[in-house]
Amino acid sequence: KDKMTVGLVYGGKSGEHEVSLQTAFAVMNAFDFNKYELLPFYITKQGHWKVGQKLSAPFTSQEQLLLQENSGDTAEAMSILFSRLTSEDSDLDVVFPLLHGTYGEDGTIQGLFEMANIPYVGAGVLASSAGMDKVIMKKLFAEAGLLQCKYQYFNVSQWERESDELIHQIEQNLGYPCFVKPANLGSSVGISKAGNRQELEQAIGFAFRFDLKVIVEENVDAREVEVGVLGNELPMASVPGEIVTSSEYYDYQAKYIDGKSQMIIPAMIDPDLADRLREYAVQAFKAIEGSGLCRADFFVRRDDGKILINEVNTMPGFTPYSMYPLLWRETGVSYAELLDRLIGLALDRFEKRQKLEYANTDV
Ligand code: G1L
Repeated sequence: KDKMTVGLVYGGKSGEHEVSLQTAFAVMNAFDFNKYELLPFYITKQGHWKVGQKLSAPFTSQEQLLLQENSGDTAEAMSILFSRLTSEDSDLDVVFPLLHGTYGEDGTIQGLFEMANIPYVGAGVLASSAGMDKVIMKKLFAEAGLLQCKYQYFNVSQWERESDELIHQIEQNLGYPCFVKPANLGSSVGISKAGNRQELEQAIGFAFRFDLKVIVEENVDAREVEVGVLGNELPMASVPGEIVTSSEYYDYQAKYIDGKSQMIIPAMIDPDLADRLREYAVQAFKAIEGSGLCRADFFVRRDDGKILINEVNTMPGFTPYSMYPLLWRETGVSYAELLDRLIGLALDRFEKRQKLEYANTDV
């Protein structure tokens, strides 16, 4: 077989449905069709799967990604996905999951690929779910010795039983303003800023509508700097980029995002700070047991210059105009090359894990 077949899985039930479609369209158009053929898998908002025909050229419009006419259904999609379990030669070599887990909890779609025994791009089950839970992520960062902002978390039954005590602790330890978030980052909703006790109680009630666990973080006066990480066992870090809110900066190679924040790539920071950020980004990637890629987001505190890790994102924005691909472009890796590298990393990880299993089974 001369060309590799890459499955693109996109759409899904989450609020990111539209972003996923835009990303899939951009990814599809950047592929080198001399090397790859693409097989589109569209997950509808209702959670049904559709599978298209194998493509030797990209779609010319984004609407074609919806695969309306004569496309395969969920059963056919699953049968293609799971074909490796029943036949020697599968029609699918690797899949690109361009969406969050179908049911909101992450790691779910990765778990499906694990069971289908199919190589997939990006983080595995553990890193995907660790990267989706802010509290678990912070515990892993703490264990790795990375500095973080102050925070407090609790579940809904703790809140019901001891809200007075929790409020008191938040006021003592974090102060106002503080940020209240559902622990699960899958839902980008439910986040609010609280400036006093009344707002805090309201914000917590609101966040509990989206998760059974809530985290409250102190406000930090800081610059926001992000680093791309790419690799498996020996991950590489990109140059850092800065997110600037307001229109203080509009020169350099600043990229417009949505009218209130922009990206400055590379970040205008001293080389020493840049080196430390890159080192910490790799540490954060290793702390969550990452593979393939992640974007590590930091705060550089204004008063003392300390670097705090905010979070890592194993499924960062991924159009050619998103932070992660732009950071790599600035570092010397084009968007098309990024796709090549990610596929290579997926196959590498898969092969290594395959060998492990064979060494430990009786078959
Ligand atoms: F497959 C990768 F490379 F791991 C990957 C997967 C998903 C990179 C980026 C994303 N991002 C997205 O899917 C999304 C931001 C469009 C929606 Cl979560």
